[in-house]
Amino acid sequence: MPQPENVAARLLAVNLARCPDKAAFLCGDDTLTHRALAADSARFANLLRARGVGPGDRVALVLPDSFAYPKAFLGAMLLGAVPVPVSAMLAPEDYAFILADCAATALITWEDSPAAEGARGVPETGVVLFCALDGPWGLSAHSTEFEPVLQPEDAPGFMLYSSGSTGRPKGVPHAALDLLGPAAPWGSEILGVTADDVLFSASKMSFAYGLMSSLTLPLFFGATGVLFPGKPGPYELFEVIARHRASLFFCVPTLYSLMLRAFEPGTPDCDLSSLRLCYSAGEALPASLCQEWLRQTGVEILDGIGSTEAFNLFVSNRQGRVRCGTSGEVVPGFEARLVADGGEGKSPEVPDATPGNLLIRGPGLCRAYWNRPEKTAETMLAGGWLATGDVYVREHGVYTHQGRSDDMLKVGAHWVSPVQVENALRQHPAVAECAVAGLRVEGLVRPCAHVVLKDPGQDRTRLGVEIVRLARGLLPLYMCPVRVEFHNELPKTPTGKVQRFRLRSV
Ligand code: 3UK
Repeated sequence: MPQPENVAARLLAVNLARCPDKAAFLCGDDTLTHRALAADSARFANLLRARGVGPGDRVALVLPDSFAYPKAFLGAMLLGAVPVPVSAMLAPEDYAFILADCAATALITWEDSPAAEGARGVPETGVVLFCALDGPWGLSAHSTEFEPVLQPEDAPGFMLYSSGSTGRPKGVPHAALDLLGPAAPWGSEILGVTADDVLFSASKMSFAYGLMSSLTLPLFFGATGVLFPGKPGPYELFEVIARHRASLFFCVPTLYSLMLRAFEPGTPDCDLSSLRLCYSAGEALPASLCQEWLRQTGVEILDGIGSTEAFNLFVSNRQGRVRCGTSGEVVPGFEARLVADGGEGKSPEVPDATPGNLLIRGPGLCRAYWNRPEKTAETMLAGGWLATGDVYVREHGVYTHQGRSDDMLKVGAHWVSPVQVENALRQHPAVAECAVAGLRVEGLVRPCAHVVLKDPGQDRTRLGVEIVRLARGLLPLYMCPVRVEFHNELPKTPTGKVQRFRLRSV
């Protein structure tokens, strides 16, 4: 029977013992040592307790990535409260929904943030703490001594909101120990993280991918995390990597694509010489981008799939044997099944090379959504299987993403993977981004291409014809788009995923 413990206290104590004066985090010109992090996290726990927050209470965090983030997250955990990271880029009404949904006792944010505005409509959020990002926000008045609250292993330790490709956000509670799940084997075997690494994630800590790469990995390995408070564009990302000599970079495909377009090899502004490895997740990394990045920068990108529910990466590429255009192989410790219908853990597996719904099983999975029994029943299946909602094809143990199950098109009698069509369309040199969604033509579903051009000034009529002609040379006729629509940008979630459902008209 595992002993109750406090995971945040363990993480902080390990680093206090092994590397107290080393930088835990870097942000701009500032450094936060492990010693200062431990002291301020304890102060933060005392501050919350003084304001009446207790074990089990939900503490919403709406903050830019900054030193305040790990202090508030770990401080809440020391107290046995449940930190709930929420994106800092939502509208007031989204915050009102989430604060009410998780019945947050406290909200930690900055003065006049949209979250503070949202909280005014949710009076139950009794404690609203404003923390000036670089100031002391009253922490110095509190003691650095705090006796961590021990928690049973199955108590909720932190909760994330899944951005969800459709519908309203769902609370995804995790046990405190799940926070450490991504350290091994993903961090250790797949990324080979050591104390010498400097990790930088373009994805924010409010997103599971950002939380694991900016908080779990640096703290677990006694390495250093780089935090960037704003919404980074390609030039800021190059600048931050060069300035802090980042060795591991975590990003999403959209931003890799923008970076590649801005990349000028050999210039000091684009100095990537410190990087030993890049990682991509959030949506499928197109094969062309994967190959072109390696060709131009000399650094591999490993694509891998994770989810908020898994709080881990469960299928991933490996260093030295990247298969561009695929998510790679199952991460050790996880099991995967591809089934014809997603509803049942017991349904038979599809053969190799046949699309199926991906179910996974392994440590650290969320067992139930917060107050959403029907969604729980659809997703968390008997036998410990989790329905990811993704369609994959497996060949020789390598998994290739075909799209979300609700993005798949049934054209005539055939299933069409939007991803497969998009990969073909991207081979046209004028195409920067594209998404394929269903269009109803005379009552029937047909693929429609939605395209963002590299140069928006080009002749669209001519390009539309060329793009369709290209598709016809590469794909069976039923997969070819019947129309090409041009956009200035594609609809995306705050975490950077294309929302194909917003483009469909079926
Ligand atoms: C999609 C991918 C293809 C897929 C996440 C890394 O994205 C994360 O979590 P979310 O809960 O979304 C999960 C869904 O996103 N997806 C993610 N990665 C890939 N599709 N290739 C990929 N490499 O639909 C999945 O079901 O927002 C990513 C780590 C932690 C995460 N939470």
